[in-house]
Amino acid sequence: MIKGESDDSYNNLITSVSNQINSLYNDYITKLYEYNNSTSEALDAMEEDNKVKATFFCLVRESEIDSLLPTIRTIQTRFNNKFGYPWIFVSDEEFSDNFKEIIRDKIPQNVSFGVIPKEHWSYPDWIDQKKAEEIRNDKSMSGIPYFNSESYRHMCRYESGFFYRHPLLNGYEYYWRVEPDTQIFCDLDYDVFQWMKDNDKKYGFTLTMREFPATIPSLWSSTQTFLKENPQYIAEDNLLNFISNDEGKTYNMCHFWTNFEIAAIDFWESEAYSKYFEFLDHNGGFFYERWGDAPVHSIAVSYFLNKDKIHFFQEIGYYHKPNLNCPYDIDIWKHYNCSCIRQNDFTHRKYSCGNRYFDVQGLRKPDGWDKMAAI
Ligand SMILES: Nc1nc2c(ncn2[C@@H]2O[C@H](COP(=O)(O)OP(=O)(O)OP(=O)(O)O)[C@@H](O)[C@H]2O)c(=O)[nH]1
Ligand SMILES: [Mg+2]
Repeated sequence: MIKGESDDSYNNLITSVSNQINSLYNDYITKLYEYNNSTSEALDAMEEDNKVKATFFCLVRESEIDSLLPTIRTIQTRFNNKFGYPWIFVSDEEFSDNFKEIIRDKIPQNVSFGVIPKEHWSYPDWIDQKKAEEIRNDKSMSGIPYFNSESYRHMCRYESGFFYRHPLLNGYEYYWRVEPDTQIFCDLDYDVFQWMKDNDKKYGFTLTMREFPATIPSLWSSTQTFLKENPQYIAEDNLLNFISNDEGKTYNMCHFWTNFEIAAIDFWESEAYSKYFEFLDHNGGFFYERWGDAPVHSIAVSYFLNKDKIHFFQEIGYYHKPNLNCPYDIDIWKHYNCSCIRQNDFTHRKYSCGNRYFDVQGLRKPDGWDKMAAI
């Protein structure tokens, strides 16, 4: 090779690599600017209006846009057109400009889109991926929803221990978790975030459920090991009797259905929850079993919070297939102009944990609840 030629190709290579680095850097700065800009604009506006710093937060795949749009519409018309809170959408993959345009067209408020940092949606180095794969392929578990899914496990781990660390949530106090293909049925004529703050609530829910035991064989024993080492985190007036029928010996599978949550971000950032999640994550059960964020959140909420920090929203009217929360109390149903069928409410049914929740919290059940308990 002639000397000049090799110098040229070397120089070309250097130029090309440095162009690529520059381009990546510029993309990164633009995104960072977009992030900071949209988030801080929304936060500044809330500060100015003296509003609670709260946002809708939605983890979603771009391919779910068809079922996401009706969900956005019900929340906007039933609540947010009156109160004007911003929205945040995140995914493990970048959203396209088309997706962003469509969503922005449907939401007049501030909207931000974010990518989940890789380290929040991947295997930690202590996980044996081969073993995890073999477990997913266990044919005897094929009847358990999503047991064979790898992405579902990343999703559950993300919603358990990482969503609140997304940079787009920096500066917010409360979030409302939204999933595609869900609906709300009642006119919310008051500011739920302000209400949470004024009443010093940390966690709000609409539906309760029972977990498939096969997805969490060692979650309760891991929790008990953690609590034995860290008894200081157990709240004095906790909600343990919601999740256990025998004072903590066993888990009764009851959990808040976390596809809907209105909650305070600082609960997840607390030392108790951070240490608990870290402990569970090292145990490996998100990958070697199929731990859901619902039992993980619910166990933490029930142990680490005093029970007066937890709130059942009965006037929102919420549906995530196949369960409906519709105010069974006729006065509430009328007051909030709900368009769901009260008799289809899941709250007081046998397979819900609503009756247990009402008992543990000392709440009065609506007239006729016992008829529902038989179903
Ligand atoms: N970006 C992204 N979002 C996901 C992924 N998997 C699930 N999600 C989102 O995570 C949330 C929970 O996922 P779902 O598939 O609804 O899980 P589920 O509610 O337990 O199951 P369904 O009963 O099928 O709704 C939804 O908001 C999904 O859009 C994924 O791989 N990538
Ligand atoms: Mg869902």
